[in-house]
This record gives sequence, structure tokens and C-alpha cells, in this order.
Amino acid sequence: MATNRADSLFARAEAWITAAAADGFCTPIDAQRLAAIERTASDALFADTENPPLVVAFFGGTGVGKSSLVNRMLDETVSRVGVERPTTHEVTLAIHRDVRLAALPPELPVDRARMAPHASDRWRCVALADMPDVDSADARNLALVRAWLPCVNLLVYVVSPERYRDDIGWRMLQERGARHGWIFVLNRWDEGHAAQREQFAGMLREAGFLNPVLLVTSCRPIDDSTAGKTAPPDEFDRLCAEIQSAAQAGNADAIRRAAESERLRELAAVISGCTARLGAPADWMRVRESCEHRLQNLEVLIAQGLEWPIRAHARLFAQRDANWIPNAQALLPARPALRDAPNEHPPDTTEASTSAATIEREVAGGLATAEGGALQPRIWDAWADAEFATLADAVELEARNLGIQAGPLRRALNDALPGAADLANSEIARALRLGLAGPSGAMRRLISRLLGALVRLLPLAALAVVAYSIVRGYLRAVSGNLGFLDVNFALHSALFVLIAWLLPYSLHRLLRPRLEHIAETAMRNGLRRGLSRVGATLLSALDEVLLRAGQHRESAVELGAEVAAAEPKCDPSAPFLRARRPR
Ligand SMILES: Nc1nc2c(ncn2[C@@H]2O[C@H](COP(=O)(O)OP(=O)(O)OP(=O)(O)O)[C@@H](O)[C@H]2O)c(=O)[nH]1
Ligand SMILES: [Mg+2]
Repeated sequence: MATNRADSLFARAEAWITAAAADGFCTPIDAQRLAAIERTASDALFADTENPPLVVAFFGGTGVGKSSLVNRMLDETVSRVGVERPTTHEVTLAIHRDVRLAALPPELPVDRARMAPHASDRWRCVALADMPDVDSADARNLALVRAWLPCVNLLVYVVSPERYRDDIGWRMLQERGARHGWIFVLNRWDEGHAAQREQFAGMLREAGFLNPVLLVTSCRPIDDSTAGKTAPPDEFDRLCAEIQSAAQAGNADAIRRAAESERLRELAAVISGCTARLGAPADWMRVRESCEHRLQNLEVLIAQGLEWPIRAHARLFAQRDANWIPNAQALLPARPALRDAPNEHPPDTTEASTSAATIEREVAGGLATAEGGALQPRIWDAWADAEFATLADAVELEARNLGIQAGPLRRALNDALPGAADLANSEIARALRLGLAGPSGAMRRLISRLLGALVRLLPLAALAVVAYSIVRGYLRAVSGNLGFLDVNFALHSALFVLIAWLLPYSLHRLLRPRLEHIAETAMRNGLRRGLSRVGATLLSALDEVLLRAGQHRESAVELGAEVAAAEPKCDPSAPFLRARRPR
């Protein structure tokens, strides 16, 4: 049951890593780490999964006497003992003839496995596996041992007095300490002495086995050289008793639980490693705040940096504005166009409409910049793009420094950046167009309109006064009362009419908004709006990534909690087990 639950947790972890990898938050290495966790369980070997035999494997260097011990236990030769090294090249699984095997897991190299059924009721609850050595020149032996180890519950680590510091075996003991139950056997004890046992026990304690089951055995065949000598100390019977004890329900369950617990701990470690790289909410908030802050500073910098291109572009309008004659001429064709539309508002004589009309004509007439036209300024340039790319670099670095997997963030920012130029330029163009169409406030437009009317009305009124004076003077002269009007009158009248026109005209010109300034202000406002839209686009790209990371994190935290809850409770002082190391 527990294994089913663990299998489902492994399947969910796999699905989670696949989903997170699709968004760039996990890498193939995470998937490999997950795949590297052992899945095969010893129970998978047997048809009876409720009450399977305990798999006990004899493990160690070449020639230490593994095969000799297995044969001695079963009181028959199931595995060949030899003088050539190594002798054993396959796994011999000695099981009681009543035990039924299941279809063996596909990852097991069954071509190098041999089944040896026996009839010894003493070993009914145990499957004894004689393994090849782990340290000979034949590297395939080590690979075969590694392939079978996930199926093993209890490892009998056999060493000899001269080889108990065996490198490979010792490394595997440290690596797999928590995945199995352990019994240690110093075989060939006829060649050993007491100090070696003490030393080996000390090594085991340092490796985390606080109270290891350590036995000495001697399987030396009786021959001429041993005949008549005192038999060396041999704890073979105790070894058999310890294996029998390990196979009893309580101990066997504890050994299986420890292995399951280790697998789930490894699974939890993989999940928490991935979770850490998704970034805590507080870390993402720091990245976001820093991005906002950088954007504010950058908006100021870009506004300053693009001031010159804005002024340069605005000068296009100054060229047309400086010469009043072309503007005055420009007024004329603007009117018929408005007259053609009788249902619309009366012709607007304000400077605003005339300026807009002038610019439209200029654009239509080819007064266009190389980049696109007076009304389509390309103010945003490569420098501004580079500044935003630098901002993206800084935000990415900040995320990385906080341990966040920054790939998805970088990609999202990269996707958003190329649109900045179009966004900003279109805002500038829009602001320019609208600015030219309605350049000033309502009061200023009213004054401008009044002055425009006065430019026409005051000279007419002055002319009327002059005409009245001329008629009156003439009538008086004809009736003989007074002389005819003289040159002084003509001169003063001309000056009077001139002043009546010049005064409102000068005021009108003085108060009229200048095209260059209108264009500059409009483009500045447009750039400001463009920058805030670019900033908003970048922030929303960041938010999107932040949201996805948060969702993946939530599922990972939930999964991690389930894995922790599923981890079987183990007694660290249980026999055969290595004391657990802190997480
Ligand atoms: N002196 C002595 N010789 C032993 C003892 N046990 C086994 N031998 C001998 O050591 C040699 C190797 O024994 P094996 O049982 O084949 O050793 P193994 O660990 O299975 O070796 P590989 O299959 O090569 O890994 C044989 O010649 C055995 O007779 C022992 O306790 N004392
Ligand atoms: Mg052997």
C-alpha cells in the first residue's frame, strides 16, 4: 500500500517537473535527479507482494568468501567457489522452491541472473543472493551489483582481514547506508586477529552504525594444512540467527520502511531543490520593487537622453514658423477647404488650425524626415533600447542573486523589449498630432481668436473713421466754410489705419503659440506616456512570470508536504539500520 502511495507521489513529481520545465523553471537535470531515485522495490520480485521473502545479498570484494558463505548456509553448492579471481560473474538467487517469482522488473539484467531453488525450510522467508564482487577488474560485475541493489533489503557486507578498507565497497556502504539493513562479516577470520575486528567496528561507528552487527567467520575448507590445528573462532551460527532475526516481521518491516523513507527523503530533496529555485514570494516582491525603482530612474534618464532628438525634430516646425509670409500664405488655402464643408463649424482662424493645416500640407508636400515624416517622429533610438536591455540584465541578475531560476524572467523581458520603440514612437506621434491640433488652453485660444478678429476689424473701423472725416471735410470745403483736407490729414489718417492694424496684429503674433514649442512639449508628453507604457509592459511581463512561478511553487509545496507526510516513521535505534543523518 505504502509503495503504491509512493509510486503515485513519484508520478506526480514527474508531472510537476514536466510542467515546470515547460515554463522554464526546471531543467533536464532536475528530471534526471528524479529519475535517478531508485524505484524498484524488492517486493516487485515476488508474486506474493503482501508477504514477500526478505532479500539478503552477500556483497563485498573479490575472494572474501561470499559464495562460500551462501553455500554453507544452504548446505549445498549453489554458487561456485574458485581460486581464479573473480569467480562469480552472475547473481545467484537462492529461493525456497515454494516461493513464486513475479515477472522481473525490466531494468534487471536477468541474463546474468541464476535462480537456485532449494528445499531448506530454514530459509523459507529469505531469498539469499550471492553477488559478484564490486572491486575486480571486470567492471561489468560492479554494474550488475548496482542493478540488483535496489531489490535488496539486507546487505551482508563481507570483508576479509586484509581487505576491510576496500575502497569501492566502503564508498557504496556510505552511499547506500540508509537504503538497506546491514550485517557485517569479517570472513577468513582464520587469517585475522582481534585488533582488526576492533578497528573495523570503529570504522563502522564513524560511518553512522552506532551498534553494528559485526561477526567473524571462517569457511576455510579442512585440508592437510589445517588438520589437527585448533579451529579458529567462527560466528557462522550467529550470522544465520541474525539473518533469521532480520527476516522476522518487525525487523523486516523496519528495514523496508527505512528504505522507503530514504527514497521519499530523496524525492523531497529533489522537490525542495526545485522549489527553492522558483523563488519565495518575498524574493519576487524584491525583484519587482527593484524593477519598478529602476524603471523610474530609467524614465528620467531616457527623457533627458532623448531631449536632443526631440528638439532637433521640433526645429522642423520652427523652420516653417519663423517666416510669417509662408504662414500667411498658408492661411489662404486652408480656408476653401473648410468652406467646402458647409455643415461643419465655421472656419477656424485660430493659429491652431492653421498650424495643423500647414503641417499636414508639409507632410503631404514632402517635408518629411528621412525616418518617416514630420508627424511620425522616430525619437526612440538604439541607445534607449540598450538602456532598457541593461535594465533587463540588472533585474535578471537580481533574481539570480536571490537564487531564483531566472531563465523564464529573462525570456519574458526579452519578448517585451523589442516592442518598446514602436510603443514610445507611436505615443510621441499621437501626442504631436493632438498637440498641433489644439496647441493651447481655452482662454488662450479665445484671446487668440479675438485678436485675430481685431486684426481685421480695427483697420476697417479706422478706415471708416477716416472715410467719415474725408466726407465731412469735403462737404465743409464745398460749402466754403473750410479749406480742403491737406497732406497732414492724409499722413495722419494713414498712420491711424496702420496703427489700428499693427497693434492687434503684433499682439496676435506675440500671444500665438509657436509651433516649435508646441511640438517640443507635445513630444515630451508623448515620450513620458510612451515610457510609462513601456514600463507597464515590462512589469506585466514580470508579473506573468511571477504568477506562474507562484503557481508552480504552490503545487510543489503541497506535493512536498504530502511526501513528508507519507515518509514512514523509522526507529533510528532499530537493529541492522544505520542511524539517520540529519537532513
Ligand atoms: N582461508 C580461508 N579461505 C576461505 C575462507 N572462505 C573462503 N575461502 C576461500 O577463498 C576463496 C574465494 O572464496 P569465494 O567464496 O569464491 O569468494 P567470493 O567472495 O565469492 O569471490 P568472488 O566470487 O570472486 O567474488 C576460495 O578458494 C575459498 O575456498 C575462509 O574463511 N578462510
Ligand atoms: Mg563468489
